[in-house]
Amino acid sequence: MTSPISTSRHGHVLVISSANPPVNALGHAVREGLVKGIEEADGSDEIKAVVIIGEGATFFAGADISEFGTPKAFAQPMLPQVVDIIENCSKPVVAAIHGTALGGGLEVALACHYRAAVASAKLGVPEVKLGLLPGAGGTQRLPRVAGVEKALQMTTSGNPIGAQEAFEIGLVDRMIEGDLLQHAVAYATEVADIRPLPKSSERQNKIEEASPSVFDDFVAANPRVFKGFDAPRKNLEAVRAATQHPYADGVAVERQLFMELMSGTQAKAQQYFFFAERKAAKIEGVDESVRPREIRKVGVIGAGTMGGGISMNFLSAGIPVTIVETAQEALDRGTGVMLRNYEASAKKGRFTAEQVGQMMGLLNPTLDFDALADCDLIIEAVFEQMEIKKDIFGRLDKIAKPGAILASNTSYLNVDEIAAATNRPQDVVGLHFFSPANVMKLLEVVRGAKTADDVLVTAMALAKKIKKVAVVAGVCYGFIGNRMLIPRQTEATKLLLEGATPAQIDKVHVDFGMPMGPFQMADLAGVDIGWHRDPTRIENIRDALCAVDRWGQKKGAGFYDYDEKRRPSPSPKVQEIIEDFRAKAGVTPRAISDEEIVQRTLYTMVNEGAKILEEGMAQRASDIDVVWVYGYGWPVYRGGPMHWADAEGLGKIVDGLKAAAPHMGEDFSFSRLLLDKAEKGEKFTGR
Ligand code: T1G
Repeated sequence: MTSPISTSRHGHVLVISSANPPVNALGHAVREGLVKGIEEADGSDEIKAVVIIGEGATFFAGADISEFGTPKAFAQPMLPQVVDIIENCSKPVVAAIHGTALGGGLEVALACHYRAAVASAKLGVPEVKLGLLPGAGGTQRLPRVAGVEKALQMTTSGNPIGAQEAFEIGLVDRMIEGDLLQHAVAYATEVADIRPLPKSSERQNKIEEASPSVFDDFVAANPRVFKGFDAPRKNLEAVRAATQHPYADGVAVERQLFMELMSGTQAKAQQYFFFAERKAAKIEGVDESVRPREIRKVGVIGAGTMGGGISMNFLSAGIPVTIVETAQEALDRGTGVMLRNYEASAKKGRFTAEQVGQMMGLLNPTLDFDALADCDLIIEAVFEQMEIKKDIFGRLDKIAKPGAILASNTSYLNVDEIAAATNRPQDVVGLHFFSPANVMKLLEVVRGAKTADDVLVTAMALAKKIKKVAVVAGVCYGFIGNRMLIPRQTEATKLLLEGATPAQIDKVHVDFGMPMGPFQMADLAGVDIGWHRDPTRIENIRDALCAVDRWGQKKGAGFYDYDEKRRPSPSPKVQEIIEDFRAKAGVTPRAISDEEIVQRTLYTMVNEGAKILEEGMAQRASDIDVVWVYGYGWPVYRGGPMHWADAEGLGKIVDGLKAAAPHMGEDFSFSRLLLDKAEKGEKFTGR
């Protein structure tokens, strides 16, 4: 098998090139080739300097994650050895960076004596997103080159920085314009005779500059970074070791911390999720040759919260949007909200004022429904009411141009029924955005029975363009995410009647790692969503709250009372309402354990996920996990509901549901798939 690494002479410079598509991952063959290249440089007096460069899209994007958990990950030479061999080369080594230098890729670059980069390059250490830390000297070299505080930011967030910023902090030594290879060779020639060779592992000045309180200050300033996750804390400890020990000892601490993380459940979950997210983009049964339709112009019907948020996704991607309303006041309000959202983002440095102007300049607000006629994709985002949607799709059918894709942003309703209101069901698809639509990354792409393959392919490609993570869902009530919310909400409400409080149930979920519990979520989204609006008709606790204007945070009261800063506190009024209902139902409250709350609100979600799978409403179990991590904030260090269920053990899930079944009554029925897998000791998510 030919090595992905080749070497070539450019005068007295040896160029070591890596051709390991798609991202030049540092797999075993690449590591071997790099070492051979350095040996070749060391072995020839003709060679005065070395350049390491990536062919194709990018410099090294890190260790080969697909090797993790296999013997290849430990095949010699391992990355820690490779980087030290590079740094100990007797000739200066220049890293020529384009695309991304990530993780082990940046560690290779840090081991080089010089780093050159094109302006579009990005440099980062995203290991923390895999539940890890840079395990090839990165936590020791990065603080020495970029400073301790920057190293803390980069290692604990995993977010890359641009080449220009890297240059300004000394992480990149030379910015390259034009041909990277040619200029990198020239740079290597320029530095060929400089001695001593600048070794980042020996630098101390930036370590000494760091304030003694830098670590405590960083933890205090970033509480959310550390909540629930193991890796950020260990990244910080590894960087701290760089300030306490010489490089060789610091690397030993790094190794220890790396192995602790690698053997933990969080790293397994986060590495699983890395591939799960990418697998979600693949559509089973659709040939790779199917091409997407061109989307030059988008139409959005409805300028409310969803319509406005949806529009912003396309405007931010440079795609013009025609947004339609039925009344000027609603149209003005909607476009006003969009502008304010952009201005708020601009204040945070996400956009310049000029970019905001450009994006808003792509917006065509109108009351004229026929203005949608020349749109390539039209997204309906009006009331969640089937008759209204069918009427709109009937009208769209008459005016939309042939081949236009007609999408509904419905979050529960039957997309096939909506499609049947047109003569072009093959062009109809569901695009379920999550609120706030300009922020949440998840997009459920609902595949109707007649949705054409190229419509689906277009939706998935467009999702990537507008920086969404798309998951294909089948047509069922609530698709994937919201359908799994149903048993959770049903059981959570019943638990209130049986003796639990909103705060107890929410605490179980927040302690589990969710951003909020079911009742906090109801108060945020609006307790009145889906309410029949008749205050005299009180059939459940939610009706009783809505009847007395307790619609959630927006009314200062819902399942909780809220102060002027929207800080929640348990509500005696709500407790009174709950007790009223208990009395009417003749229920004597009992102590509810946290374990029962997990069984009835989380295990039932897994059961529903298994039903979604067995009905073919999701393509794969990992898609369900992607929906819950990106749509509802499921803690990624638990991988998603289905991966978590595997880690819990499906037998334990089944036993827990059996124990809870008497309290759940006919609201609950077992998924056959779950029972089968539990019986056979199988898993949903493979690894
Ligand atoms: N290893 C293996 N495969 C990878 C990979 C990697 N590092 N990165 C990407 N792929 C695959 C990916 O699965 C997909 O495959 C294809 O490449 C395109 O990826 C010791 C331990 C580089 C910014 O975490 O951030 O170094 O689906 O769809 O949108 O300290 O990939 O086509 O079959 O994401 O253009 C640290 C992870 C590793 C970088 C490109 N490095 N990758 O984004 O393409 S740990 C990372 C990315 C480490 C050392 C430690 C992105 C990208 P398929 P893609 P993209």
